[in-house]
Amino acid sequence: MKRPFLFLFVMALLCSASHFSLANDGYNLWLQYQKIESPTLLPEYQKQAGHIFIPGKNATSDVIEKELRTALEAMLEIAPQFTTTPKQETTLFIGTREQLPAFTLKAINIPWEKLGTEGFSIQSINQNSQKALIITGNSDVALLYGTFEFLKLLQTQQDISTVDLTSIPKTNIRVLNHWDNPDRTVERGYAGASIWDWHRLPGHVKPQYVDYARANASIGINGTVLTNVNANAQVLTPYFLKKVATLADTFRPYGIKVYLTARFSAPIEIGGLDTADPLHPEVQKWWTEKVNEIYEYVPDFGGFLVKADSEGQPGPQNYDRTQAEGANMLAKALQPHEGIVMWRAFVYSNETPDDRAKQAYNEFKPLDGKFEDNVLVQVKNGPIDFQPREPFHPLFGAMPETPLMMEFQITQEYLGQGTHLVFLGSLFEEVLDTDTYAKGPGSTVAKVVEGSLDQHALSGMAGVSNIGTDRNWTGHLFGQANWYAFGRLAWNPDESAADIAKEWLKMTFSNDEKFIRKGKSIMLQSHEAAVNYMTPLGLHHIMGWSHHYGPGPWVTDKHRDDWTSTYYHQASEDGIGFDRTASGSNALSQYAPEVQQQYENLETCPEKYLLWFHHLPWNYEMKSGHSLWDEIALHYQKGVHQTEQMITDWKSIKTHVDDQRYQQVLDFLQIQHHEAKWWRDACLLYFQQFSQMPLPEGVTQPEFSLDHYRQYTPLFVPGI
Ligand code: BDP
Repeated sequence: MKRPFLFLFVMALLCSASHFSLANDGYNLWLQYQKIESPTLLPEYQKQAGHIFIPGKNATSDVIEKELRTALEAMLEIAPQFTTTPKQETTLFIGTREQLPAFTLKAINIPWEKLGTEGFSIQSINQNSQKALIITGNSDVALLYGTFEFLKLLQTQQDISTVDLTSIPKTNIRVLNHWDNPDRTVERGYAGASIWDWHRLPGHVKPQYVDYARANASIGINGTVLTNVNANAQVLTPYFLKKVATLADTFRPYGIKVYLTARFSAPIEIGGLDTADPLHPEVQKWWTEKVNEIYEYVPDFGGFLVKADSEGQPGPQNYDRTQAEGANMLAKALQPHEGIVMWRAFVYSNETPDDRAKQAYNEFKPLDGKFEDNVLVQVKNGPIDFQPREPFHPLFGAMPETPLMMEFQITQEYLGQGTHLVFLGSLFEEVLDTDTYAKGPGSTVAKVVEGSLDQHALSGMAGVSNIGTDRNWTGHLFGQANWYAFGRLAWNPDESAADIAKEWLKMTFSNDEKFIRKGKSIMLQSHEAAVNYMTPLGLHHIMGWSHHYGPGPWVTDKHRDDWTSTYYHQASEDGIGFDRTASGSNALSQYAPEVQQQYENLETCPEKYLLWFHHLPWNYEMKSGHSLWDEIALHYQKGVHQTEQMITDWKSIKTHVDDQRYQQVLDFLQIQHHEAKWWRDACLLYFQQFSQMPLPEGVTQPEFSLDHYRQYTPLFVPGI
């Protein structure tokens, strides 16, 4: 190499190694493992983590060792020594009850029974006048979870000298749902192509699969549904199963099981039968054999996720059978292998003229208690479809005999897709904390989902993934926070969104206090901001046709009414909003009496749900004293202001973020601000046709005419 080039090469190396490197593409997610700079914490951590006892010798303990090596070298600049027999200098012990040396067991106090198979404890003890730290649990995977927690303590710069913590997951199935198709397109995916490179599997195992498993394990996710709910039967053929087996082998050391979506008509499409009737013995036999075959490829296969009788998908209704009959057929085939069925409640009909918000309840409520024990009914958080804000789904609390699994959407189909910063921790928390009153006050959605309200052995949470081939995994850097928040809330639905935001910021960017304060403020107001500039005061489903990007309150006259905007906002000269009280669709009757009373009464209905449940005149007087029209307009304006504030806040913490990630977030915030104005102007001009009222003071006059917005059609929007 010639001299000037050598110089440049060395400079480039130095830059990439320095703390504030110019290039950080976000690939390492929240596992950044930045060097600990604190002069007090660094020596303490170095002392604690220098000599590690880890007796297990298997794929998971290898993973633990590797993670510790990577993390400690980066954070503490030490090369930790590992030993399988305790030594005098050992200060960190990682083992199950059977593996830990007797003297450590005497010093700790662990609720072994309660830990189950996945819970873990981390305790600090005094040993030979030095501190020792014990990470323990009842399984290798529990030790892995404990190790990630330990690393998090360092990443977030906690005092570990007196640590005594126990963490037990409150749900047992914590899965990502990938809406990934075999051709690598991702339905509602905004971060590139599918990470599953089916064509090159099983021959090539991308390093990204391993990092995917690491990231998920670090937040307690223990399952992945590899394929789209709009399912392709081919994924159940040996051609694909070989590929699935390779992914399962890769994920196994990280405690992650694979699941597949089962297309209900698979017996016809790939089985050569002429029916898929769940009560037909040939169909039952076909599924039993298919399931047995899958377990030959994947001995710990998790089970199936099924979308049936919804948006054109085949299902038991095709044979006049119930959802329970459909689910139970698959459940029985899976029972000998301890597999489960996650049967989606997202069922609504083209032909039923009833309010779409009511249909899942009408279909499923009568089936309570009729499902096999290994079936979970998977319910979206709200009764329509992942809108910026929805009240909780009325099925939560209404099916005490059936374990209900939460389905959140991490990918931001209706929340700015790949360009808007919207921290979904706040949305998830709002839903989980809501009281269903199913068994009196305190019967929160979280308790239903945890299974604690009705003592269910099975419980779970699913998140529709936002992951793709983009280098930073999620397109928007802050999309990573939504993946993170999902995992943390699936583990513990009672966790606070603010705490999650804080720890994510620390692990991903910096522990600096000012940075955290501003970063948190951006994140915690971002969901409300999006609701304000998209669908304030209970408005919903008014986005662009089909691709769902941007505003489309004018969408009308399509082949089904309940896919149009005019069906949902009902705007006319006399007012706006969907009447779901007794004088309207009466969807409110599906909730417990306490909820009904609260929401039907205009005095007590939270204004954030007002137009979800009520149709009101434009001059209706709001609590603020403003007319409804003014209040709507002011909310849109506020949303735009909030996006401006987010930009100002982000700029103020520039010095704490590396250039690459800083710039990407800034660019996206600017797109978001621009689009917030687009939403405001398009919606206000459209609704103004009916209200016939001027924009109140403080609301900016729209830049263009309504026609301009109506005619603007975004092209090639991803993720359709
Ligand atoms: C809607 C999406 C559609 C999904 C459907 C579902 O627009 O792409 O297939 O939900 O959840 O939100 O099945």
